[in-house]
Amino acid sequence: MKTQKVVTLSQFITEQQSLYPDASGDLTSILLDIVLAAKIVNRDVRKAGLVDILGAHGTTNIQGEEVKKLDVMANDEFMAALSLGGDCCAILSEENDDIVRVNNPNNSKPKYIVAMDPLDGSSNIDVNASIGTIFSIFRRRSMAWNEVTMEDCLQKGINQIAAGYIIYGSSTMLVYTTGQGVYGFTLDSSIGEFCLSHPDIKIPKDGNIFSLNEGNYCEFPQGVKDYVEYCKTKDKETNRPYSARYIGSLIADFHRNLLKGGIFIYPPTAKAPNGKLRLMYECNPMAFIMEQAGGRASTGTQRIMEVPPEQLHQRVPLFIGSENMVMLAEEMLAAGQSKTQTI
Ligand code: FDP
Repeated sequence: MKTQKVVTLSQFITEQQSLYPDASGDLTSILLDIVLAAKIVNRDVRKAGLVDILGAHGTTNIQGEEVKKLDVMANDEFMAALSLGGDCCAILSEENDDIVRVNNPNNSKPKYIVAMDPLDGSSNIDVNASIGTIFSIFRRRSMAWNEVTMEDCLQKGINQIAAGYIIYGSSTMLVYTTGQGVYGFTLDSSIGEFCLSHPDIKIPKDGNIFSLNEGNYCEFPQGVKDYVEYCKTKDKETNRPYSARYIGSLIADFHRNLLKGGIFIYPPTAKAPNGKLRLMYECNPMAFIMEQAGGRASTGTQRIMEVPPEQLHQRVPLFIGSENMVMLAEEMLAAGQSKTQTI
């Protein structure tokens, strides 16, 4: 029988750190804190239906404790793991209005800031579809002994040191990058470890899946309508029509397209000119992963990771996936804009 060496995520992260002799170990500690919280959230997510049953008769469970919604629970778990770990100086969460500053008596000068969406796609919890956690890590700009400022937090995606997501799907996976490629680890619940299952993930340059909420079609800009029509038009040479796949859970749609090739679009719409997705918690980390996997991520007119953030909860349109597909969608968006202006 052929045996394969199992590489756990903790081993992998530690080995990666040893490539940088001057590393303080703070980034490794933050990643390990995230891994711990992910395991706890995974346990909670796997009990989703049961939690609903326990909470069905009121807002308290059998111990008299408040039954929290899973996204609040996930936020609490990640906040606790990161602040108790004490290796970051601030946490930005989609669930919190403002910056949460971390005081650590043991590490007086933590330099990293973590931005996260603790449970993305949470409207899918009740129907048992895949959901996930997204995180992004970057360095503060100001001196470590001062209080973290808004300028420290509002940084472009190109400044990310690491980014990743955990998908709670048919299995639970953690996919991440530190700028040296993209690596995926699957949770083996029997040993409680994430094990390397997808080394050096690369997205195909072309794909045949398009993912967007076509229900909003009448609200799309002309160029996006044209791109959707292109995807649905029969053409032997380019293998069209493409397949439409949309779960409505960013991580699940992203993960499928990353592995198979495809494009995910959350476009600007007449009602929401900046789209729906958040720059700091969703678009920047996914863009970093996508670019590291050889794909492309843009707002339709600008590289996502070069958008200067103005607010913590800022939204931007997102076109992300196989490079050639995203480039064509951008071209059609621009052509649609000039068509509309001429009319
Ligand atoms: P959700 O509202 O369920 O949390 O950003 C949130 C998000 O899901 C993404 O995960 C998902 O891709 C998108 O919203 C779905 O939005 P629509 O329902 O408008 O398609």
